[in-house]
Amino acid sequence: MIYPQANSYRGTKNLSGPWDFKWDPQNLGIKKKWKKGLKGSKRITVPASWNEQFKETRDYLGPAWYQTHFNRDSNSIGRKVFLRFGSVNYMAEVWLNGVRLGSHEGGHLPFVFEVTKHLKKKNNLVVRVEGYLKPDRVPPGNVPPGPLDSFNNNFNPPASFDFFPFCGIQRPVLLFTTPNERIEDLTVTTDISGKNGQVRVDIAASVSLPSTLKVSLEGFGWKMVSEAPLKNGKAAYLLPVPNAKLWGPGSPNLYQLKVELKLAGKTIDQVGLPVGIRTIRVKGSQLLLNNKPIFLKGFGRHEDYPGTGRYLPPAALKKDYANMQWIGANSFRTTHYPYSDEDMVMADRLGFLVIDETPAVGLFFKKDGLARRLKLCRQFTRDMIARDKNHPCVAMWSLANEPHSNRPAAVPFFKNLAQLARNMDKSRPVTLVSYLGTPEKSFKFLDLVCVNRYFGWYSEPCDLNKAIPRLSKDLDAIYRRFKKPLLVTEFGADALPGSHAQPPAMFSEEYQREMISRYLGVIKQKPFVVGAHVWNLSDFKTAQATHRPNGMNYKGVFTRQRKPKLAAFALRKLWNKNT
Ligand code: BDP
Repeated sequence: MIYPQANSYRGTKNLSGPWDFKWDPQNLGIKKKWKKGLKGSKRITVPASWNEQFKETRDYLGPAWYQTHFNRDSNSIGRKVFLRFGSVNYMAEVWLNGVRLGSHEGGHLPFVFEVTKHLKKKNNLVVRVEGYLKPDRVPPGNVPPGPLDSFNNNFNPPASFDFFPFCGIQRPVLLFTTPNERIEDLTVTTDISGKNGQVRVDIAASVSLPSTLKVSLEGFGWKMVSEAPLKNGKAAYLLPVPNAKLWGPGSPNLYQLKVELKLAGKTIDQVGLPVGIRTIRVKGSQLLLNNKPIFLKGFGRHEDYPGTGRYLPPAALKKDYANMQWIGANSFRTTHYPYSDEDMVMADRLGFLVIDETPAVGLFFKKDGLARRLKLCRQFTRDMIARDKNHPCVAMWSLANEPHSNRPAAVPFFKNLAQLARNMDKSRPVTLVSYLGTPEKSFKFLDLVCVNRYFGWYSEPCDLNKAIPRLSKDLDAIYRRFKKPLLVTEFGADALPGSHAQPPAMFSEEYQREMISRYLGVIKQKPFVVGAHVWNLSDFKTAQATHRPNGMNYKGVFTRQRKPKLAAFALRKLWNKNT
């Protein structure tokens, strides 16, 4: 999937801004044909969740209707025009000028409709959104409590995961144009041999007449150009890069790839892509970046911000990276859904390694709805890889977070997904994140073992003298069982900002600081642990529950407003070489 681009052949128009909005608690909109236009609506900001924009809609999960108007640009005439939604949670149905374009299920990945033939001079775009929590959706919500299938968290709204089920149009909506005959897709993979790099570019194009492709790669005072005919709409190039400047944390070197489609010597389409030359592999108990062992220091995060909900406005996104850089982190996981395109671009540019995770959080394997959950997980895995495959920042694919995989059906489920991921991308490891540890059977056929650990919090409360030796033994046992590199993908404690205690007590900043520091002390002694991700970078909103004061998870080392807690300073001392 090529991200919309603006050049002499392609154009984009961002439809962000104030839209019309109307909620529909009685579900009348379809019958009353709101697709033709909304009357009596409010104004809402797009992108942003609806839940924090109005007091009436905090816990409302839909349905609700959106509308905007836009003019057709004259430069789109004679070209194909598409609408791209970066993310709508959870169900979206879309009409343009009263004509139904289609629907989409799933909250955190883009979807596109071609609109060329429906466009008028003035256009009316209407979107119906609904985000109910249901057991046969992904992530599943409202899951009946049961020892094998869910934690009995008793959240309101009834999420079966620990973050607020924000709804709405939560990422930018783009209108974009391409030529009719065009480059359809690019796949870039890179390799290293000695001092040299190798960039492989696979190109798919749709053209009716014999045409050629001109490919150029340049950077750091070096350039190469190659031209060859297209065969059946496909072409592959192997571009050797002498003395390659490799990509990695601390050296986010990017080359610039340009692909031109030519017909009778004339360029008819062009796309560009930044390329980071790097390899990422598992070898024995190590994770190798560019053939050297790497330790992932970083965080789980959330796309969560006051007022905008599940949309990180550009300045907030920038601040998250500034905070991670200040601490000396080199990586994060897209807990618990793929993050925005803008986030991935920033990770490429600033040199962060990303564990890219699907929205499969809290899966359960009871028969009811299982086939549907698998179908959705396949769709989301496929769409995530299609969207993110060309980002050098993506270090591995994570198929799920904390599945309740104690039922036998979990094994074929994840075998199926792992196979799909490997068929689509042979260049990256595949993993999933578990709370189970040694009993997690799927680790046998995955490349790395990722576990979340809360000894000293959910067990051994406030007793680090018991929790820390337990962590140490547990990590050893997991390694003995699987003999694969291990990542501790979550650990941490809630700290109410400004709450202090001596001796450290739960919910104080001192306890959070001590727990995180002592975990890192144990992890340092285990050569098979290849990464530690603190839970969480920033405090984030959850549904309401007795264990979530203010409907908040306070495990951030920064507050929801991105202010540091004591643990942030301690982490900076441990991780940032410049302190
Ligand atoms: C882990 C989950 C994460 C939660 C965290 C917690 O993966 O989503 O927010 O626990 O309880 O189990 O803070």
